[in-house]
Amino acid sequence: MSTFSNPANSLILALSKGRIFDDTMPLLAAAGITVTENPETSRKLILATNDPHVRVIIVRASDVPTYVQYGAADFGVAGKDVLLEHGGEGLYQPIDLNIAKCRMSVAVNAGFDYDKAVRQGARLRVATKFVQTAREHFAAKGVHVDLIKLYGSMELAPLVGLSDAIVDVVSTGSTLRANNLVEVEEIMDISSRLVVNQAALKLKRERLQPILEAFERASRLNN
Ligand code: PRT
Ligand code: MG
Repeated sequence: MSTFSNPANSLILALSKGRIFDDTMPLLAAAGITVTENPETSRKLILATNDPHVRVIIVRASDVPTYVQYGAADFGVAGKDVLLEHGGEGLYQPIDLNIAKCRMSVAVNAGFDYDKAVRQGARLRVATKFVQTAREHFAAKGVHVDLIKLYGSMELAPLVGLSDAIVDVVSTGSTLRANNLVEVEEIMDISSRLVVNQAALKLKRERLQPILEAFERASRLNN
């Protein structure tokens, strides 16, 4: 099936545009690989590199694990937030790249007394893209929640009364502040991981291994 587009002697790396692409470039450079096209200006979804055996595909951040799981890409870079929702099936996760760092948090309207609502055992409406992570977090706390699945702009939900709280990733916190929301609980630290297709790891070891080693060395500098 995918043997034509992804032959045994070549490698395909799945990345999303933006911060993951940008932060992965120095790691690729450490492996001697340069992407020769710019995803921000090109409409191409398959990008060439200086190495004829290595290509980069551009996919949505949350689709990276799926492409790698099915072997359409041999390896990829995805946030821990995305990997927890995907479940990690079929993926080997050898390296924390320490890039695209942020945290997963609970946030509410500035006027909402979250601690009191939790103490009183209120049932909370929580809007999020990260339903698995949110479900586990509130279950562990013993808080009853109705989860509302969204695909983006979670910050809007409490403002218009869709939910009492959101679970979202936060980096600077300026989006929360701009919308009069406050972070009331930090669930976990997030960074992006290298994910490798389990079959590719065995069948393409010779080509993959030097790249994985270069990523490992270079990512230590991000600590
Ligand atoms: O954008 P798209 O819907 O395609 O998908 P995505 O948002 O999942 O992708 P992308 O490329 O934005 O993020 C890729 C990965 O980067 C995520 O999976 C996270 O692991 C990581 N990351 C790091 C972040 C942020 N920092 C971050 N700040 N992902 C999203 N954000 C959002 C945040 O939720 C807020 O809405 O960026 C906005 C600005 O954040 P503040 O706190 O700096 O204001
Ligand atoms: Mg985004």
